[in-house]
Amino acid sequence: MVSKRHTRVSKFLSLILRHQPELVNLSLDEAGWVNVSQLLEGCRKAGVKITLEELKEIVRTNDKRRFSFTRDFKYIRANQGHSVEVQLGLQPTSPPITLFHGTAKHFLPSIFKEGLLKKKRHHVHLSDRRSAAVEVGKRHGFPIVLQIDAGKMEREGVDFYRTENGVWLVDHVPPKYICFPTDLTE
Ligand code: HQG
Repeated sequence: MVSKRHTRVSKFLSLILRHQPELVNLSLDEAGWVNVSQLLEGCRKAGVKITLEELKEIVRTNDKRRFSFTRDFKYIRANQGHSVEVQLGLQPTSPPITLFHGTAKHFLPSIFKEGLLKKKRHHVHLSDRRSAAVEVGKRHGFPIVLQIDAGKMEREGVDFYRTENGVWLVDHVPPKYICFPTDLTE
């Protein structure tokens, strides 16, 4: 069972390691890594005291494996979800034939027109599990799961990437590859 404190610290780490490292006076290297001692020191100065042991525990038990250490535990990075520029160094990987995207009902008219856009993130995030997509969709409103014809996209030359924690990334999903639910009246 992940404690409330762990969830809070994990959200703070996501903020630092994906979006605003400057909040604790750090910058990410090209691949998104930061030095662990400097991170802990920066957090301490910002009023968030985390020990190395606690950080290891948070990384190990995180529900979506959002963070990774280097083998020697000297550096840490977020596995995905950045808004700051980073090159995660992922290689294009063949996706399952079907992937899922969880969204909210009120976004559908615009997704119908433009397809899935990456918005503030570096990529559109897709999942190989419908259940995971439902949870992602709930964050934005009434959840809708869109089925994506990833096999066809790949055959037509689109690159897919898989993060360390199993999220599928793609640059854009044009509407023609999206299977929209037919009954949207309820
Ligand atoms: C929607 C979480 C209108 C898109 C999750 C989504 C995920 C459009 C929202 C990860 C659109 C962006 C990412 C269009 C896309 N018109 N709306 N043309 N194209 N959208 O949070 O996928 O907890 O940036 O459907 O588990 O919800 O952060 O992306 O609803 O893996 O680790 O615009 O975040 O992981 O929202 O979530 P987000 P997302 P973490």
